[in-house]
Amino acid sequence: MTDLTDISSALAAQAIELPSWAFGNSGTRFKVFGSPGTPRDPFEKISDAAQVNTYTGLAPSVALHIPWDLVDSFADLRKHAEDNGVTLGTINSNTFQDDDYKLGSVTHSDPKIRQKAIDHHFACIDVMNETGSRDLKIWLADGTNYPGQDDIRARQDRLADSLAKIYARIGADQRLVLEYKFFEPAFYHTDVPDWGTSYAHTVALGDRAFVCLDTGHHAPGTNIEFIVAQLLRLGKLGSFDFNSRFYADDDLIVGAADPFQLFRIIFEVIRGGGLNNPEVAFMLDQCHNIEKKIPGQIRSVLNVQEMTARALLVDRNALAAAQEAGDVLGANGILMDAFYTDVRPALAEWRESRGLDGDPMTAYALSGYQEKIEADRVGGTQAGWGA
Ligand code: AOS
Ligand code: ZN
Ligand code: ZN
Repeated sequence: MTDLTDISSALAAQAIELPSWAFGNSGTRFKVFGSPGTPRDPFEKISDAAQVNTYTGLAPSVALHIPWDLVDSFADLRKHAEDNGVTLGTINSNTFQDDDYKLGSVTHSDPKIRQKAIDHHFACIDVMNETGSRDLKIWLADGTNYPGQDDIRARQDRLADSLAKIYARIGADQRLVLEYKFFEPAFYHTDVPDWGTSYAHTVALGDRAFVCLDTGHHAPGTNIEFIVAQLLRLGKLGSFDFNSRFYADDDLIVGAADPFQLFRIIFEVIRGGGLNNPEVAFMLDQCHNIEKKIPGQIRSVLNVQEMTARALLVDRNALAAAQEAGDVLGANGILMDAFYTDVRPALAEWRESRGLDGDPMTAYALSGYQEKIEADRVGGTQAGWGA
């Protein structure tokens, strides 16, 4: 069996933040399928997220989305999280579900609408102060659908100005993390389409502004691990939104579509000093449209752990020697040896040595929790993506 001794402490330190919205119903523009047992409020989302941590030991915090997770008392929600062994993490803003934002939010030409979007971020910062959250994550739906629709350069200036106002409001221990995406819901251009644009804005903002890399937000064929390497070099990789995609921003289970890509990304994270570095937050940004949500999240964090273990097993000294010697196939072979190592039996044993069940998927299935929430949570309105 693979020996994990040398990588055990790195595995033990791994922490992956779960998105509260992964536990609500979601779907496509064709249909949202309801699932029995779906949480009816943010408290139940936190309870479900805590299950993932109970069985994996990998998911100690939960990201919230405002306004989807608005509650009367964030102090109560924070206590509920802590009672369940998790903390409240990143606060995600939302400027994409309001009619006022049809032509843009923080980039809008109308100063009143820009101010409304800025004020929403101020409200998110107020929430962060109550939840104890460090990161404000901003993903913008801003963009245009047709060439000439708006002045794309003026929009950059308005974006910079709005972000500066938001950044000025975050506390000394807080961070602003700016996510990029090259399409959708705008299709001609988006205002933060790529890592370079996010980097340019975060550099202008200052030391507490970072880039968020969502693995589903790139054109097919993009070498994402190169972007990871570059952002780590520049000290600006603040967080990941992990998911996987076959075609667009599919938000499927991380590592499902392309485990090798996940391995390559995590290898560059390790190479760049980003693994278990608090500066680089590992988060999931996924939806579970047809599968059960809690097992979907358990599978996700295990996929990240498995590829982390494989990437940690790369013999980096041998790799460096092969690279230096110009041994093209030898170097490639060293990387592939680690990728093809089946770490699952060793990880099961490693979990057991740490008081966890070796097989978290089965342990959860046998726990009775799923049957209980399906029986208990009848009536009321199921939370969904956007509710
Ligand atoms: C949207 O495509 C982005 O990935 C966002 O990070 C996120 O999925 C959305 O804001 C829901 O929270
Ligand atoms: Zn995302
Ligand atoms: Zn996305």
